[in-house]
Amino acid sequence: MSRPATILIDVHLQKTPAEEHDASLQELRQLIETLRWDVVGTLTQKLQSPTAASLIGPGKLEQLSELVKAPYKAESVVFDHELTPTQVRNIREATGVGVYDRPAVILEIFHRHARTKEARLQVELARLKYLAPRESVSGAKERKGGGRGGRGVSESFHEIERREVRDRISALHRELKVVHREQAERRRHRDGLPKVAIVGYTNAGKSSVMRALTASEVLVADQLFATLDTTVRALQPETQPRILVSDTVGFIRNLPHDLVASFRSTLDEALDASLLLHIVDASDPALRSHIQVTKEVLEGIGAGKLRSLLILNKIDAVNISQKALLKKEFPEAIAMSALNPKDVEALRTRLVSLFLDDMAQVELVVPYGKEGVLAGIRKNMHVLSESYEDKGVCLKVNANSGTVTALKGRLAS
Ligand SMILES: Nc1nc2c(ncn2[C@@H]2O[C@H](COP(=O)(O)OP(=O)(O)OP(=O)(O)O)[C@@H](O)[C@H]2O)c(=O)[nH]1
Ligand SMILES: [Mg+2]
Repeated sequence: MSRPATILIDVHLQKTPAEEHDASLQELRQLIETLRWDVVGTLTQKLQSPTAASLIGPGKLEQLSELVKAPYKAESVVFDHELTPTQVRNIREATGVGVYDRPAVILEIFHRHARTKEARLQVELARLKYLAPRESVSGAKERKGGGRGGRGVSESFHEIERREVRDRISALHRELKVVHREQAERRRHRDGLPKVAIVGYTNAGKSSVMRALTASEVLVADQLFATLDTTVRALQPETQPRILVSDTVGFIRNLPHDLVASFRSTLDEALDASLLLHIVDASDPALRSHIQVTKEVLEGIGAGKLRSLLILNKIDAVNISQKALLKKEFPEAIAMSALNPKDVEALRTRLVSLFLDDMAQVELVVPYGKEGVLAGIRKNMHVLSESYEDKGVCLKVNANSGTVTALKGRLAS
């Protein structure tokens, strides 16, 4: 199958350090590769500051319009920067092809990879919020240009479109609410069980670690954002009590805000964890910025303070000298390969001892009205005693501190 041709516009703003610029552009190429588009040409411009009308200067825009035509016959142009609705419109008018910025490319990948109902709803919501202003503005313009009416007509079209988008956004919010209620219900059944959430940059090997730890069949693929949903499985072979492991959507620099907001509930699974496994691709030269981005996203969703273990994954693809450097720089981290059963076994042993060896007697008070949580505790924790007091049900349980902290979070919410 032939791949759609696209042209990459490499705008280097003066304020961006060269290293950061290169890494971001390289990553954009990977994102485009995930879409299976073919980059047939690159247009470069160094700028002191972006041009309001079209990001690149008018001369460059003209050059781009020429480039889009023969011999490439490009169907789209891709910018690494976030474009304003006006810029998208102007560039589309000048070139006559699809205009994508980095968030739009990411949204397109999410759109293609969304499988479950929740992921599909969330992606549609994010797409409407991000793309609709860009689409409808140009849509109204095109209709006006098409001669199907005067200014008044195109404006009322625009109004109708805006209202339709608003209505659809409200409908999506309603549907998502139902899905999330069901999820909260399912989560309640897992209350009191130790939970490990796998988090990290996209393509770091999160699903590979998940697969290895839980003998599950979650999707592993050498693409960005292969995983969009949260999967929860028990650590294998099973322990008593069971230790749950979750795998979820990965992070990337400049993740569109609407996308983060839409995927909040997917990420809530991480918030609920007693321990985060922060997976890093140790063989990626940009690993430090990946760690930083992951930390920032975690802070952003309120999971910045959770206990976390740094995992330098793909260590099999790192040379000896680099390995030594990493060991020095991240002395606390666990270096491993998700593909090496011995490494996976060592990680499992570490998790088991973290959760099951430091069990202690703890007292918990479950306020009245939180019967769901209470049921979860009775089902999943080793309850030593129970009494009914004014403030709620007082329980003495055998548990480790991480699990209790996570549970207290649930009781407070
Ligand atoms: N060499 C090597 N490759 C690995 C290792 N772990 C994962 N991979 C490969 O890295 C790629 C991405 O792995 P995934 O497990 O899908 O990564 P992910 O973090 O879940 O990615 P997304 O869900 O797309 O964010 C796949 O091609 C894996 O086979 C490892 O330890 N060593
Ligand atoms: Mg994955």
